[in-house]
Amino acid sequence: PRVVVPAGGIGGARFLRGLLAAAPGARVDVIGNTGDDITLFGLRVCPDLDTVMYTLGGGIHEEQGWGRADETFAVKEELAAYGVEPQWFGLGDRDIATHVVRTQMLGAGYPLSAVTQALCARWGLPALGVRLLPMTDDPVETHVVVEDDQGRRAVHFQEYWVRLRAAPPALSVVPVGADAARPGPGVLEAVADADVVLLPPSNPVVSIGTVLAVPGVADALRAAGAPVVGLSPVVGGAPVRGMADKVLAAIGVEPTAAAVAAHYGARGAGGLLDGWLVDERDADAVAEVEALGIRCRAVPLLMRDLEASAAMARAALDLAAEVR
Ligand code: GDP
Ligand code: FO1
Ligand code: CA
Repeated sequence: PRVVVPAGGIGGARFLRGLLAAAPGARVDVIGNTGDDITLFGLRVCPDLDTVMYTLGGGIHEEQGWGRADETFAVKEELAAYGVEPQWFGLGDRDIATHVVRTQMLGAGYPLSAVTQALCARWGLPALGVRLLPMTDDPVETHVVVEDDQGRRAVHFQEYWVRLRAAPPALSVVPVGADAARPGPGVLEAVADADVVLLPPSNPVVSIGTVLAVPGVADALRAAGAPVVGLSPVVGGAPVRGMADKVLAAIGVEPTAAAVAAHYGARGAGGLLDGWLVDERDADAVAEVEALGIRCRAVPLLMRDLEASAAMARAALDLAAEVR
């Protein structure tokens, strides 16, 4: 089948690895979030694209979930010795090579989509049947409005997450530039041609929400002939990892599996979802979600290992076949 998966970083990437195991031979088009991207020391860094690329390509730092395996930090140490800021963001030596290639190609005039395709070729994604399509080639940068003892201000998402450790309350989340962004090459076509669309357990606000903020993407999903099935990133009333609870609060959504489903909405009611998977321990949410007009099942949703992730992907594909 042709599967389309809008994705952020770790939640998207680990699910995709399960999907490839569950459906060998599938053609998978990933619509990657670029709102986390940042330029540091003159280098263009795309954390979510790289997390997907390294995870599927076998280069990811498994425990950390982002960055390269077997990483060293000589460049970071040298930059710090020069007193160069920011020092709160760590670029590893191996990872830096990716950013050098990307920055050089962008500087030569290639769009991010073409650069990403070139980087993914090295990691063997085409041979896996995977295309990694940036949501847009246009600039979009997620900002978080925070308030702390230094007052109220908007900071880059990376500053909120890495420097501030998501400690100050997030008052709002803004995908700056999204209004004027156009979907990247192949994005709308992939959605229109999909047999199934899966929303992985990525962050509903700063990953999936940012992809959906690109004009045309949400409409394409609503108009797609393919069933749309999502998996909850919230298990037992909290995100499995990360700051989804903080950014959900910023948009007025409770950190529960049912509330996230309601936020995406039922396709029959102008929303996105035909189906929704919640974790077994949230089984009491099933009736609530089905009352919204979304077919819902409770299955194990913890991606402990490849087999668990593959079982989640199978459950999502099964539910998609049911609602089609
Ligand atoms: P990021 O860009 O690296 O933050 O990654 P994503 O946006 O793709 O995914 C982050 C989300 O994945 C978080 O909200 C987590 O709760 C969710 N997540 C991570 N691991 C798991 C898991 O094993 N199961 C489920 N259901 N969600 C997970
Ligand atoms: N996360 C951190 O907590 N600290 C870091 O120094 C850091 C560096 C980094 C470098 C490259 C990259 O692709 C990701 C990196 N991350 C780091 C992860 C990143 O901040 C976030 O986890 C994602 O953007 C959330 O999606
Ligand atoms: Ca992300």
